[in-house]
Amino acid sequence: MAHFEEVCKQSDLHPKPAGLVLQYGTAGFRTSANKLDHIMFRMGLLATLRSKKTKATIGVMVTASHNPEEDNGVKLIDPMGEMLTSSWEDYATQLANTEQNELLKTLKDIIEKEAIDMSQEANVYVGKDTRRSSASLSQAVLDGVKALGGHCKDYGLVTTPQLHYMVCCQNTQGKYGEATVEGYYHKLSQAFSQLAKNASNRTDDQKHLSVDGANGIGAIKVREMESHLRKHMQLSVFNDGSRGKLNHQCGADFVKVQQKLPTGIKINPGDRCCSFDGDADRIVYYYTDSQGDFHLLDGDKIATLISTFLKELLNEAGLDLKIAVVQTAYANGSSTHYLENTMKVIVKCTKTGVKHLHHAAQEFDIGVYFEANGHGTVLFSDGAEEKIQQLASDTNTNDERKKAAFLLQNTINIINQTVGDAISDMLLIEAILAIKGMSVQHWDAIYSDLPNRQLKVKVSDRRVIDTTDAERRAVTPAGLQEAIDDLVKKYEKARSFVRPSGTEDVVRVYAEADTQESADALAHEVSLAVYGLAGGVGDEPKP
Ligand code: G16
Repeated sequence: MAHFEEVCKQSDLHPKPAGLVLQYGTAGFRTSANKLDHIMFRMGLLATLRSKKTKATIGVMVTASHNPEEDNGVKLIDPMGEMLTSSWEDYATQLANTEQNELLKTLKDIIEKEAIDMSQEANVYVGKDTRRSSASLSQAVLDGVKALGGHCKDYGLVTTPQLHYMVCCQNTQGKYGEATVEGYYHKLSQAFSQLAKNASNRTDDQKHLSVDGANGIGAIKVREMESHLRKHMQLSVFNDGSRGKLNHQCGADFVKVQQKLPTGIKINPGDRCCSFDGDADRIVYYYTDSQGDFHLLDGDKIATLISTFLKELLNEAGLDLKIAVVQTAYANGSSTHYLENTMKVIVKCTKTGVKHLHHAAQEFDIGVYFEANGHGTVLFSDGAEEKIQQLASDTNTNDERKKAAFLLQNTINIINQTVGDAISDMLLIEAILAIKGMSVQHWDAIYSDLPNRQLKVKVSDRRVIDTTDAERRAVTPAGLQEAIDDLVKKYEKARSFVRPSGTEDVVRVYAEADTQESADALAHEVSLAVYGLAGGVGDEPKP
């Protein structure tokens, strides 16, 4: 009872603006920071209930990831470090939108429906990114947890994947690792050193990587980790937050969508570079050639590099494990073609959002999942991990098989299996390139991307667009899919789809075709169709 009184009292300090309605999106709630105080308090309450229900530690990360500095958001983390289970997303939306005087009733409804034992202890881990608004918003989360009598541990400034990692470490009683930032650095850097030892001698240039930190938390964390990596890697960190604005003309989303270099980075032709996003859960690589042309290696190329490496190791180890790659509709057609026809791996397509990819990847012994935007990781089933460990410790195994098993073991350790992690992915990619003696240009040449373009269209209500077939076809509004089909027919090797974003108030348009001109023209024509048929607002999209 006392807790409910406290909830009422505290809730008055975090009031909901009457009439404001927000939806739990692709990765939690996300909008202008000034609309989020009550959401954060209420997500503190929800995380406490979820902890009581699961009898495990739950995470709450305050971040708006790739969105502009003015926005903020919140991601909830389930016991194994994965995204909040979808059945609880509805509770999150209910709690977020219930008016002030109804809050207690909504809370009690959830407790009743889920039969939550309120005497059960609750533990919530909280982290935040570097946005100005994140300090007060994470305090609102802590207030919510405390109001319901939960215990909290405030990790302060951490990357999103670091918080996911902490939650998993805690709930596996340390089996996954130590639930500290130092423990994370130690585990990943140890595995990186073990892998990098297998590389032949490399020059300082070959060990060098330029990192665009998006002026966010990733820059701070990669700097903290640098001393652990020095022997095998030399880092230059740009956009470290000392001057520029978060995600502004930099970071993984900017580089991927604009297909150009971020501002604030100084590189020479051929230099290997990567960009993180605002909370360091995405990474893309790139370089410029001697002509000054920009070359992007996105999530699809990363998935290809990693799955090729793993497949080769499985062959060398003589292990018969089923490996698959999970992508979304944004995956470049060339990547899917290469994976299916040349590499002969199973490819699955899911809706956008790591929660969907993660679940699909869990169906295989080894599931490599990456969104084209650079968000991804690799999942190993318990059975696969066991077979690899057994082989690595088998005294009768020959040297080649043992070496492959040892590399697989360290690959497992370097990967943050809870969620896409820019730092962990970067270390794995650097290790693979080093072991294979591969330059970024060689990696890029594995296959050629089909030219593509992504655009955004503003409409009065993006929910008028409903999709099916893993977001590849629009069901509503009437006539939109037919219009897209007609436009696509005009171009060679063309494909296009539209979907409402779950993190920004826009409709996203994707198009690919045989030439950049065609991809650009198709994307523009489809944008016009969206604008005309789905209630476009503001100026008509320009070519
Ligand atoms: C989040 C999700 C990603 C998704 C991205 C864009 O990333 O975790 O899975 O691809 O949003 O989603 P949408 O197209 O629906 O806006 P992040 O890095 O922004 O948290």
